[in-house]
Amino acid sequence: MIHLQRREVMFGLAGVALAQSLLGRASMALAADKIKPGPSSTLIVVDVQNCFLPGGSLAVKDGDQVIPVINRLAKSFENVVLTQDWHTAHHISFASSHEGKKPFEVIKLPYGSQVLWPDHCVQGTEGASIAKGIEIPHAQVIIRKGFHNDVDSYSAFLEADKETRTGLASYLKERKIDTVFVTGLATDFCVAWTAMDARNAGLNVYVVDDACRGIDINGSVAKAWEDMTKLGVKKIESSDIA
Ligand code: VGL
Ligand code: ZN
Repeated sequence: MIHLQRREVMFGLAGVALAQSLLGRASMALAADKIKPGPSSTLIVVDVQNCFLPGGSLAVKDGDQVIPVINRLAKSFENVVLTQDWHTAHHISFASSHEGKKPFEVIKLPYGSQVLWPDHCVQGTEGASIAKGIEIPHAQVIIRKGFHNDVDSYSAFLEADKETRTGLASYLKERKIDTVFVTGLATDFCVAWTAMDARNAGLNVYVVDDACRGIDINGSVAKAWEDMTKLGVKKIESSDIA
């Protein structure tokens, strides 16, 4: 056993020397600067569901391109939470639930203004399933949201009434998680609201930009980044993670 450990140490030192000669000192420093997620970090994969992929009922442009990036990232995390938009068949956020209204119109509801969407992510349907390409067998929890018929929930923490909690903040607290990395769909809605509520729950929050895609209605992606930045959400790329 001891012999084996020594050999590993020697290999380790040889490896560092080799890396230094191949990469030079500057890139060694860069490699060391990468963020290494530990046991107190969680990757949150927001709503990578069929309805939000090209061909889906609320397709996000290039939404499928986040899949390989997220699969690769997930290998760096021991903790992963997936979320699923999970609506009733006649959910209040659907334009079809409001006589004479069309998708992407905005209406006033008791809890505030609501964008009306095409029907999407109805509980138990194929459209609501997590995309087949997502391969994260070690994901530990799936948070479903938007299942109350009369309240939407972009955020994985707090429903749109700003009162009803999903339980995710308490779960992360019990698991002693202090840092989350948010990825998925869509940047300007469920990703942004999840990231901002994570900040409001006192967590360190990174949004991995190349692991997200937006819907972008009237500049909503730029606005979402403005709001997230104000709250202290940090924007990074997947290449920043070791
Ligand atoms: C989403 C609109 C409606 C999202 C969910 O996942 O960003 N957007 N429901
Ligand atoms: Zn929805």
